[in-house]
Amino acid sequence: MRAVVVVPTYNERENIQPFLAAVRAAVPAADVLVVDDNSPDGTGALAEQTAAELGQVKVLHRPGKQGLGSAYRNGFQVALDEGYDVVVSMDVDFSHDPTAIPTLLAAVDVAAGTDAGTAARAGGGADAVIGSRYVPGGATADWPLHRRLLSRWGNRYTGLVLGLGVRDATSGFRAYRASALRDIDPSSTTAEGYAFLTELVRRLVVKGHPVREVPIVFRDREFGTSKMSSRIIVESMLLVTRWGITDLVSRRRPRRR
Ligand SMILES: Nc1nc2c(ncn2[C@@H]2O[C@H](COP(=O)(O)OP(=O)(O)O)[C@@H](O)[C@H]2O)c(=O)[nH]1
Ligand SMILES: [Mg+2]
Repeated sequence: MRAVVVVPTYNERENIQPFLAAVRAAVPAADVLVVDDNSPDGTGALAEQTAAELGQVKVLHRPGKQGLGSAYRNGFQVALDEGYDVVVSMDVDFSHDPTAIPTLLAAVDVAAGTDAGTAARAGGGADAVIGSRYVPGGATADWPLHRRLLSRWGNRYTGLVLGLGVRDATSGFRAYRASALRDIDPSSTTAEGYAFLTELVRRLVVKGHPVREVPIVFRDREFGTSKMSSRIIVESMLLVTRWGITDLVSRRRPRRR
């Protein structure tokens, strides 16, 4: 199973080197694709330097800050074009613990010749695995109250309106089977911010791909600052509402698990 970890970065100078080292230690066989938006703090150059030292790391340099959704669209397309079997996504800031990557990979791993549906019913591989803060065993440790409330209630609203059968639709810590990712064509998504993550889950569920959640403990970042903005919060609320109305009008709720 060839796996790649796609990690968007913007002004993450303090995090990039320890992150790449931690990923290498956790999953020595996995490649890493850093998607940097010409970070003014020099994260891109530091990533290149670390890549030269470690090997198995590529850096995609984009001309300027274009948002999380755009960075993932770009990175996922490169990962699919390069023929990886599994694509992992995560933040560089250690909110997503690199030592949990093997657990996510194990949940999408399927014995050769077993189709995903059969494997999922047997408790084996899923098409996508979400590192989830809102299933038993999951948690948000030391996050400020306003971020906890926003994330928790945002996900409750998403669950109510879209009925995806997923508790944490906005977690960026995931592993996708490449065939499923290809099937939902991430490059044709439109969301700019973290709504991109909900957009992908919605497409997976609509197309009947088994999505599983495994608990993670999400930690607040120690270094650098969050790029979350009121604009992308509003975008997420508006998009979820619009998708909900679309489903209602078409009377076609996505299939539940
Ligand atoms: N390339 C790129 N990466 C981004 C952008 N915005 C955020 N990121 C990265 O995406 C990840 C999540 O962003 P973060 O600020 O940690 O969001 P939070 O966890 O919701 O507070 C981090 O690794 C960021 O460096 C962007 O516009 N472009
Ligand atoms: Mg973060």
